[in-house]
Amino acid sequence: MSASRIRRIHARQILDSRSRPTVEAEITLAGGQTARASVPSGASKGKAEAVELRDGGEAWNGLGVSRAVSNVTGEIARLLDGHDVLDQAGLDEKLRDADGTPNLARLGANATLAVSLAAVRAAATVSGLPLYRRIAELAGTTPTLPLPMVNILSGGLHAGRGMDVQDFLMIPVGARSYSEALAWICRVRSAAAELCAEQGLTTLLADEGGLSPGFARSEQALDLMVAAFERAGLAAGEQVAIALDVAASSLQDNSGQYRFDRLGQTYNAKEMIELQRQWVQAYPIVSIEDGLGEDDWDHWPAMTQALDSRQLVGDDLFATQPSRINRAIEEGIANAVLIKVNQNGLFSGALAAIDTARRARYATVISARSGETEDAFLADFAVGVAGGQIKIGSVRSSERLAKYNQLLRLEEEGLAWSGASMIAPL
Ligand code: 2PG
Ligand code: MG
Repeated sequence: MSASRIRRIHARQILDSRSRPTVEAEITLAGGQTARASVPSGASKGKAEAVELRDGGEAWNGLGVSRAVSNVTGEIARLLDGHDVLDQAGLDEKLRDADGTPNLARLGANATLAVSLAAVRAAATVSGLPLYRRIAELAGTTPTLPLPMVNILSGGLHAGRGMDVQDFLMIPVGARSYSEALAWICRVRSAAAELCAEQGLTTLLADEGGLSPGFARSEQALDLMVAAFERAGLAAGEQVAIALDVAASSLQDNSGQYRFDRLGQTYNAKEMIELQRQWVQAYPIVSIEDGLGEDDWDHWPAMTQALDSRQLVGDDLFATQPSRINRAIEEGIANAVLIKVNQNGLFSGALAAIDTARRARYATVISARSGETEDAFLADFAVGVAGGQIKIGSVRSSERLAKYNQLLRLEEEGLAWSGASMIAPL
């Protein structure tokens, strides 16, 4: 048997950064090498995402993943026994075919993804390649360091709905290198924490390590972002800019209206667009994610026309599904795609989503989930696919820093840095 064939697949339930169960898979090759990968999990999930298989019942509040783990150690291990990990596309296809549902609901996207990612890592190990090189080989790209988009303030489902808009992020648009970008991010993060403390606001952490001052008005959060830039000694708009993740799907009520509960206001889609147009005029905002809901296809064209000088990212809207990205391209909706590997459930599926975006000149932002593990796969992935931008969460706690620190190591390889040129419109 050649060294790169699968001899054994093992899996276990581990915990993510919200201490919820998730899947870790381990592949052992005929040559003796072992590789491991674990999967993240979101809180503000898109309806079109691949399905995470959870046990239900009482233990772990229904969130256990023992069924997904058994699917890996049973059916998937048998299916892939002897499969050559150098054939990633074939491996992913086998998983998709064996699952047999459109959204990996039977085997579980958490089961398939853990195995799919472990296979990429196993192939890198057996080929003697760094992970990002193996990924670049599969993606057919030249590795590039990504520009970070980083949570500073959080609300929505990441912070007990303490603010209506889910995330206020910064992008170090003027940074000349990844390490300079990271230094600026830390300065702004500290400045924001200082300002919160001075104003008597809580500095407790949201799920991704952002601060959650709990402002009722989004403009208060935007003002604090600008004040933090100033306190950090960085020029707003030139060196650092704001990105928003409105996560509008989680604001929608049954009638499709957008409810800002903290503010006590309800907006229709037209008013949502107008509100965001005003924010963009008043603040140095370069990127807006999910500014309308995931099913609001009727109003997304108007949103895109009103704000097309900015990056308009679809997260829940696309759910890393090529078919949804294609529909948006045809209808002239958005200009950037958030790529979350676990929304797709297979490595090759995520690559297909990136390829679909890229062919239409949509920018990509490679993103972590609000529930993460210490696995730093995402850092190598963003570099390997030349994703342009990366969204990991704040510079707090090791499940996030594992990725930021891995990017520091990769920077030593002398890879290209494209900075703000990777922000849409391209
Ligand atoms: C998002 C992500 C990451 P979640 O909405 O973009 O911030 O959140 O993983 O909860 O979907
Ligand atoms: Mg989002």
